[in-house]
Amino acid sequence: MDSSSFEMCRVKKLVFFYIVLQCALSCSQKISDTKVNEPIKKDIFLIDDAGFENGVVGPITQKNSVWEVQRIGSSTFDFVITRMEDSNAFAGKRYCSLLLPENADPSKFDHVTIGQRKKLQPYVIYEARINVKWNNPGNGNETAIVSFWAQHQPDKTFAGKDVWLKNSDWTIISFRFMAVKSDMPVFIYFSLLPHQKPKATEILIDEFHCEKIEDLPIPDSNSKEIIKDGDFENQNIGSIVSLPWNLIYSNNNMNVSVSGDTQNKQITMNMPANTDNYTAIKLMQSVSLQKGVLYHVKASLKWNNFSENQTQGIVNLGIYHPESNTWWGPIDYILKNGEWNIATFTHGAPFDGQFQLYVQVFGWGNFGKPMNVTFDNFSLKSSK
Ligand SMILES: [Ca+2]
Ligand SMILES: [Ca+2]
Repeated sequence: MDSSSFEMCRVKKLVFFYIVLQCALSCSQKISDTKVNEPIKKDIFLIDDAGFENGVVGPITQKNSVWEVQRIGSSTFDFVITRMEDSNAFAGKRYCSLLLPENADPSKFDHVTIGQRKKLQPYVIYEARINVKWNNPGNGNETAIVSFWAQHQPDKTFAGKDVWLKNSDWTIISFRFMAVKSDMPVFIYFSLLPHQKPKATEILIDEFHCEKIEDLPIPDSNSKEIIKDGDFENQNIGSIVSLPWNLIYSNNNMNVSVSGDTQNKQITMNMPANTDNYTAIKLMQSVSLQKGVLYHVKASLKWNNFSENQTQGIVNLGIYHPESNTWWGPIDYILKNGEWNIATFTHGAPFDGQFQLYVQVFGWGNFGKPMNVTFDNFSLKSSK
């Protein structure tokens, strides 16, 4: 497993349990998001062999296809990604089957991935779209978990989502994103993720596209600060966090306080030791963003209980768009010291409207470690 695979593996673990949490918080979460997507103005297809019609029927490999296939996790489970030809195709004659066998270990986050790397341009809105079908409901799990993401290679940030399939209907999964640098290679990939219980799971995919939706003019430079109270100076020490910031708890074991002193207020989140994988607290602010604008995001974080015994901790950081159920950003930000860290990333807004800038301290990924983290100086400005 190379380092990029490991990176993806780690991130996907986090997203997986983040989705568990989201479902716990909101059982009504929709898996279909296409209603918010505008009609496609012009189809410029970037993925080769999108319908799996070209190539040899049988196992798909890097040698016999244009696809990059990965087995991620323990690398000991049976690895089967197959080009099929029969009446199960969504379109045309052929499609692709991804199989996660029963010997894939959820605790090692064994999973399979297929995708392609493309060089994309900023100030263009792209839509990634795929048709997927859970082919063996009734395998002993109530859902099958799949994920569809674009990973920006130079800065390792992500765009996309995980989806829980509940039946054998063909489902369209899509998301929109912008590249943030010229000729920036982006890995657009689909994964079949492990479930809580190891059961053989088969997913069919067809019509795997990434399309150029819209060319946009470079916007006028306007670096006005969008985040309100980013330095928390309007908060009251000792009181609960108040607007424009919001807190979302998954349970009340977590403690949040307005910390610091009257000269410099901060927010501190405390997660006790042995917090489970379903427990998190999220601090977020809704922001109104403009389609086609690249935003520079910044936040300061300090891991107060870093020690020689716990040398790596994860804080989730990103931007979420509720209407399309899409995430962008580092998704998980790794802390490796007890100093102040300044996290930065660029977010290209593919829609006009309301997004949420969030940070989250989460049991998952921190392996029972206590996490006491202080935040300050959030900023979100348009940038060229
Ligand atoms: Ca096809
Ligand atoms: Ca402050």
